[in-house]
Amino acid sequence: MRCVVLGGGGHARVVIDAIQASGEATTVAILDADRSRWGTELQGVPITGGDDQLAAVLASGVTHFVVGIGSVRDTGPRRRLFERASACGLTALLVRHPSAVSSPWARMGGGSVLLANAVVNAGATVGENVIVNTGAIVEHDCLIGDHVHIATGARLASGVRVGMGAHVGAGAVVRQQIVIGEEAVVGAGAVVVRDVAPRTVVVGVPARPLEIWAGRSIG
Ligand code: JB3
Repeated sequence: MRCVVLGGGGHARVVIDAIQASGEATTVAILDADRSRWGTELQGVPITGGDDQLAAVLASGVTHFVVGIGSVRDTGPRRRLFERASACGLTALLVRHPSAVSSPWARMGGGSVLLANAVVNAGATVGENVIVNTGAIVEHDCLIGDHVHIATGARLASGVRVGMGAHVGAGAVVRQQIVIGEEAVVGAGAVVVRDVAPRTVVVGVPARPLEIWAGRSIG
């Protein structure tokens, strides 16, 4: 399979690495919004132009794509890029680094990336265009919506539900059966023991909505 990676920054590095290590596809091109990068390479893959090249890339025999931009809070740009490439007729590639563990009893949607040492356990369902970043754990029977980012080293205990487009920050811990709403943000290192409402930012141990901290020093 021949694939294109959309975005050529830090996240793309690890996505390309995982694709190469898995051997399941060949990354033949990168498209990046930054014109100054066009004509250069990232890890041996040429950056050939911007997203207006998607149709030409498809016509050249490329069948698959992966969104190679990450997110540290707002997952919207990743969602829009996924929808644009899908609308062009490209198929979203599921990427699994060979050191990652995904149960045969888990379901993973197209365009999702499971990076090195990540785990998705039995009965979990992971939507489309999800990042399960390096060393993150999605325990059994979790339900992860489309375009979610489970950041590096985050751990979701069993039965956690994460709504579409939410971001779970690096090293966060989420207790069993918790529900995290759509486009919510869990801060890095937070410990979530109560449900998180949609489009809410929670931080700390135990995690609380960010407004609670307003005007106070949190050290
Ligand atoms: O925390 C970790 C382990 N990784 C972070 C990742 C999840 O998110 C990483 O450290 C960064 O914070 C971030 O990675 P990302 O998105 O690769 O960021 P950056 O290194 O800044 O590269 C973004 C690239 O995407 C740049 O080259 C942009 O020009 C390009 N870009 C932005 N918008 C786009 C678009 N490229 C395309 N094709 N289309 C766009 O709409």
